Amino acid sequence: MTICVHGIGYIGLATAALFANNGHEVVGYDPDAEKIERLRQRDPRTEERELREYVVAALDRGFVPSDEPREADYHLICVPTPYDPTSGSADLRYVEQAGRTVAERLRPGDTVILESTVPPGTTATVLGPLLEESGLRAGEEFHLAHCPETVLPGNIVHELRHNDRIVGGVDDDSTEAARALFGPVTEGAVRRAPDATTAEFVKLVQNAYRDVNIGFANELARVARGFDIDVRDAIGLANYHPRVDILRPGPGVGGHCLPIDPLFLDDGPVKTDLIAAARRVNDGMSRFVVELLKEELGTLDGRTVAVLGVAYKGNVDDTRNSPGLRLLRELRQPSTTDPQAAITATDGGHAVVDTRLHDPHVEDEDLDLLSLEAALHGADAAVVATDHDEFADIDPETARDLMAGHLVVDAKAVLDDEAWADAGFRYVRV
Ligand code: SAJ
Repeated sequence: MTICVHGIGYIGLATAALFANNGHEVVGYDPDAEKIERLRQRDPRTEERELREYVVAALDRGFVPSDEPREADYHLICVPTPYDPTSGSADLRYVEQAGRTVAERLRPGDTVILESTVPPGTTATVLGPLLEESGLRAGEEFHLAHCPETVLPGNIVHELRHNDRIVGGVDDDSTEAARALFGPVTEGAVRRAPDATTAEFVKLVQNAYRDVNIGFANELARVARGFDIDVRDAIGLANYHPRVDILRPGPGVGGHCLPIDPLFLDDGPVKTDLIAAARRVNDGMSRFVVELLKEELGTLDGRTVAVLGVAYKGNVDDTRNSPGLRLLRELRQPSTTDPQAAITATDGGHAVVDTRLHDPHVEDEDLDLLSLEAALHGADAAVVATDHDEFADIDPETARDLMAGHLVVDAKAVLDDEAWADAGFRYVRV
């Protein structure tokens, strides 16, 4: 088959590599000429070694990165769908752009598959009409389906090959055309949804489920502190029940999926209640950590806090909606509504607390990231906000000698609590 992948961010890139490595003729189109050039130079720019190697193998097998879209039997749309806080709904401009691009090249019999995460109804009512500007009818002269991606950042290649896929078309032939493409390259099952809108809904449900489950754990963390109970001990014991499986609490839920996708469910006429509450609980965890610091330190005025970890989760370099940065905002300018201003405000003008940042995986000139030693030096408290493997290896005695105070808040439970207590720390975990 000839395939044109539209948008080669980490999902599009991995998807293009999957098909090229399975013998298809694949062009990966992205308007970002610099990204294309880097790929041509065999530099996929990702921290995931397995994905890098997978993409390089695909390039060896003829995968063509291009800043020009091409005609193809299959068009796979893998563009970003950010949340627009002003309108309170998904910003579909990239999907729309891709739709117009495909429409100009669409031929009778071609198949268009949307992989981007979108509010229910987008494939049929937003993308479909744009594609029909080609003069061809969806479900009659070309196939149109949704097949959501479900890969976990950090383990993309494995999940891309092994996870089940959901496919839902605007008609049965479209579903079948999508199934025919994904079936042979997927170790998991390819499951037919009744239609494209159900497939879109299922993707949102999966991420909302995880967000609500973590929200439950986070609520338990707040309640348990009131009883002076270690919530992780309690959750561990509760999970021995055969029908209980509670996730882990922490400083909040980050990334570009869990904090965003549940909001897309609110695009319909009925608004979420439980799901929206879980979002509020999860967003409130940075405030919870600040209150905890305040209680433990007596006051935050004039205190120095080292925040360890600004990636949204362990062992990745992505800082989107990062709990560590949210915590930083709360510490620096509790009342700000402009997150970027708070993150970059290092002059201390409005600062309540002096903050230091360290993250071994992230490179970002705007963030004023320090080495571990410089971040800990003179700090009254350290907060572990991300579960990077490196943090488990921090030597508590070295930390004690560097720091002015001896409070450590382990919001991801990655440190050896006894070793830190033995080194003279007040160890508190979320
Ligand atoms: N987190 C917790 N407690 C937990 C698990 C996670 O606080 O027990 C936090 C993480 O630290 C992180 C956030 O949740 O801040 C999200 O991390 P994650 O690993 O749960 O998920 P993502 O955002 O990296 O990827 C999710 C995955 N969705 C599901 O597992 C249902 C992935 O499979 C999706 O493909 C991805 O979203 C996506 O692209 O939608």
